[in-house]
Amino acid sequence: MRSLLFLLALLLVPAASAQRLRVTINDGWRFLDGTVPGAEQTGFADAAWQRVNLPHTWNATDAFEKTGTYRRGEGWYRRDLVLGAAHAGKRLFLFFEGANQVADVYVNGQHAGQHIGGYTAFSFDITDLVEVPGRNTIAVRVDNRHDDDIAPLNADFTFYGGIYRDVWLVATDPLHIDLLDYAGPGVYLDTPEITDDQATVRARVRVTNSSPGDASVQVVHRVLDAAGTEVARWEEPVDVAVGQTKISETTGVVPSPQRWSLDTPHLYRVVTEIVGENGQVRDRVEQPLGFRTIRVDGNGFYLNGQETMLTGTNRHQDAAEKGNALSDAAHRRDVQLVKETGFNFLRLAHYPQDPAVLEATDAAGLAVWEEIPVVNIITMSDAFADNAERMLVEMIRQHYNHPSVVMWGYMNEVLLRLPDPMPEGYVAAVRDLAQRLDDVAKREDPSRPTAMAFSNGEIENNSGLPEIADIFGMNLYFGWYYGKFEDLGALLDTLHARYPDRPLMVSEYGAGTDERVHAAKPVAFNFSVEHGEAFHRASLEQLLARPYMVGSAVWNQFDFGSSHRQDTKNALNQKGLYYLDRTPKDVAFYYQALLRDEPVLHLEREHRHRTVATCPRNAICGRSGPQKIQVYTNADSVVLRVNGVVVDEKVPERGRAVLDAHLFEGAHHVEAEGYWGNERRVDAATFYVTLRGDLSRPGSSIATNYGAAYSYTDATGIVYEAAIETSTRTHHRIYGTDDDPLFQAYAEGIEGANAEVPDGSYDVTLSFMEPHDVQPGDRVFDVTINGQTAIEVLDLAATAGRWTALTRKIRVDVTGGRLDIGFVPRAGKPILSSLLIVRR
Ligand code: GCB
Repeated sequence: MRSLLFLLALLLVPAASAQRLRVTINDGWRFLDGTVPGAEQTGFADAAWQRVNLPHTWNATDAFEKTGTYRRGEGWYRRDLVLGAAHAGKRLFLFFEGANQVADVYVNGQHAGQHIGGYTAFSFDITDLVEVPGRNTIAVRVDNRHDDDIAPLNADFTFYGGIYRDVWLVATDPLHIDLLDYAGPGVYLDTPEITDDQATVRARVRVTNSSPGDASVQVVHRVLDAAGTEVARWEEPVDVAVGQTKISETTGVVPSPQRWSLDTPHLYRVVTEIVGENGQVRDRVEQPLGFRTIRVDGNGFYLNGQETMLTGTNRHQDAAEKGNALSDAAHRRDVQLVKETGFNFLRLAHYPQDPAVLEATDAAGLAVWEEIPVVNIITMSDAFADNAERMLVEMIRQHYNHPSVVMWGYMNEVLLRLPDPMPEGYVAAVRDLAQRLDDVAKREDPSRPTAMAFSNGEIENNSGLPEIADIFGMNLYFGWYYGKFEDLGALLDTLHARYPDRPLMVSEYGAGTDERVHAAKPVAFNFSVEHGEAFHRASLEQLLARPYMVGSAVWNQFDFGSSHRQDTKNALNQKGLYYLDRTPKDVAFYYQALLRDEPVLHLEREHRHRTVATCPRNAICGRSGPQKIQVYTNADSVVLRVNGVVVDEKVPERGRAVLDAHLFEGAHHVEAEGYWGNERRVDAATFYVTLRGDLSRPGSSIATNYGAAYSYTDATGIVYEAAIETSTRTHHRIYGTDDDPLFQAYAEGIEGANAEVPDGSYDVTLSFMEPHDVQPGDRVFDVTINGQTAIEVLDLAATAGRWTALTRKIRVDVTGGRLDIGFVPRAGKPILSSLLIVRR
C-alpha cells in the first residue's frame, strides 16, 4: 500500500526537471558606495565593503538631506554565487527586475552584459561564464549619473541609484522558453475574440534550443481558472534547430470566459510547457490571462463594452526610509491602498514599476496606465531615441500579459519646459520621437491604446503631438500652480468642444499639503490641509460631472521624494493623498466616502490640535470656543460626541459632514458615529485644545507664527497662530530645522510685540531666519525685553547665514503684568519668524 501511494505521488508530481529553478539572490552582497579599479575581478578584496541585502539604494538618506542634491555616480555590488548539482547541465541566467540606471554585470571577471535604463528588467545568460559546481563571483557596477542619452533627463522625482529590485538566479533546461527577449516572459498572450460563449486565446511562445542537437518538442498550453481547474488545453509540435529560438503561434478556445473587470477581476493563468520527445516537461512558464476588451473615443473609455469612468491616481515607487528599494510586500500594500481609496485606475508615473505592482493591479481590478520615463525634455540624439524605444519595448513585452494594463504611455509634459536655448527643430524632433514611439507601441501591442500626458499649453495643441497618441492626458493644476479651482471644468469643456473626437483624460491634478499647516483662509502654496481639501473637493466634483472624460488621476497617491524640492518638507513632493510613510491624509477619506460603496467613516485627524479664543469676562464662552469638526463619510447621518456627550448631528453631503462642537481646553475624546440604516460605525480621535493667549499656568504658552497666514503645529503639539492675512514667506528650504513652515514666514520691519501676562517667570523663544541675499552688517538689530537689552547686535547673515534657522531663548521674570519685546534696528530692518512665550 505504501509503495502504491508513493508511486501515485510520483505520477502526480511533475518530474523535478520540469521546474525552472528561480531563486532570489538578494542576500549577502557587498557594496561599495563609489568606485575602485578592478572591482569586477574574481579575487578582488571586498571584505571591507558594506554588507547589504537587495533591494538596495545608496540614496535612501542623502536624497532627503537639505542639500538639494544626492550622490549620482557609481556603486559596486559583489557577491559569491555557489552553484552545485542542482545547476549542473542547466542554462543559467541572472534576472534583474531593475537597477538604476546603467548596470554592467560581470561574472568571474568577465562582462556578462550591460543594461541601460533604470526601470525595466533585464537578464543575461551566464551559463558559459560560470563553473558548475563551483564558487563564482558576480560583480555589478551600477551608475545613476546624468546621461544626456538616457531618459529621464530631469524630472520632479529622485533618481535613486542602486539594484533596487529583486535579482534572481534562474536555471532552466537547455530546451526552454526564452528569457532574453527584452527580459519578457517569452510567452505572449492575446485575446482576439471574446464572446459570452467563448474566447480565443492566441499564444506566441519563443522556444530556445540550447541543447547539443536539434529538437522536436510539443508546446502545450493549459488555461486554468481562478480555482485551478483546467478550462482549455492545446498544443503544437515545434522543431527547433540547435542554437535557435523558434516562435510557436497557436490559438486555443476557452468556453464561457469570465470577464476581467474592475469590480470582478477574474483572472486565469496560462501554463505553457515545453515537452520533450520522451514526454518529459523541459520548461514551464505561468502567465496571467484576463478576458476584457478596451476601447476609447471622444466620449470616454469602454471596458468590456461598458462606458467606464476611470477615476484614479498616480504612484511613484519610493517610500519613507527606503528610497526606491521597496519589498514586494510594500508594492502590494501600495496597490491595496490605491484600491481602498476607492479608485479603479492607476497611472504608474513616470516609469515601469515592479512586477509585484502589476500582479497586484491584476488581482485588485485596477486599470493601469504604464509609461516610460521620457519626462520634460528630450535630447535630439539617436542614442536617446534608441534608448527610449528599447525601454518601451521592454516595458511592453515584460508586462504584456497583465490584463490590468489598459494603455501605454511614452511621454510626459515634453513641451512644458522647452530647453533654453532651444535647439533648432526641437518641437519637430519631439514629434518625430513621439511618432516613432507610438509606431513601436502599436507594432508591439496593437490591442492597447497609447497615451501621452501634456500640460495645458496651446503649444501642445498645435504641435501635432495630440494627433499621435490615442489618449490625450493633461496634467492640470488649477488652483495650485495657476488659476482657480473652477477653471478645470471650463477648460475641459472647451477642449471637448474643440476636439470632440479626442479621448480626454486628466492624467494629473493635485495640491501639496502638510499636516502641520492649517489655514482659516486656505490659498495655494500655503500647504495647508484646508487648501488641499478644498482643492480635491472642487476638482473631483468637476471631473465626475464630465462623462465624456476617459478619466482622471490624482497627483499623487503618496508623497514622494524629489530632491530639488523645498516646500514645507524638504526634498518631497507633498501632493500625496498619503504621506511618505503611508499614513493617510484626511482627504484620502473624502475620496473613499465619495467613491466606495462600503460604509466609510473618518473623523478628521490632521487638525486635532486646536486653539480657542479666551474671553474670561464672557460666561458663555469661558475657557472654550466653537469648533467645526469634519467627518468624511457616506453614512445617512452622523452624530458627534465629545467626551461621551452628543454635541451635534448632521446629514452628510457629498462625502462629508461638518459638525459643530464647543471645545474646552484640554484633551477630548471625540467620536463620530455614522448610521447606515441600522448599521452603526464609530471613529474616534483625541483632540487637544489650548486657550489662545492664556498663560495662567506653568507650561502654558502663547505661540505666534510671524508673517504667516497659516498656523503651524510643532512636533510637541504647540500651535503657532497665524499672525496676518497674507503670508510674507520664502519657499526656500530652511537649514538647521525640520520646522520649515515656522521659519519660512517672517515679519520684516517688526518693531515690537507685547502681551499682558501674569507676573512670573517666562521663557521667551524667538526664531529668526534671513530670507534675503544680504551681507553681514546689512541687517543688524537688538532685542529688548521690558526695556532691557537681551540680544545685542543680532546679525543673521553673519551668525547663521541665509535661509538658516536661528533660535534664542530668553529667560525673563515679569513683575509689572506685561511683557514688552522690542526690536531695535542698528542697520536694515529687524525681522522675526516666530515667538513662543512659555510660563515657567
Ligand atoms: C507634473 C509632472 C509631475 C510633477 C507634478 C508636480 O505635471 O508630470 O512629474 O511631480 O507636475 O507636482 O508639479
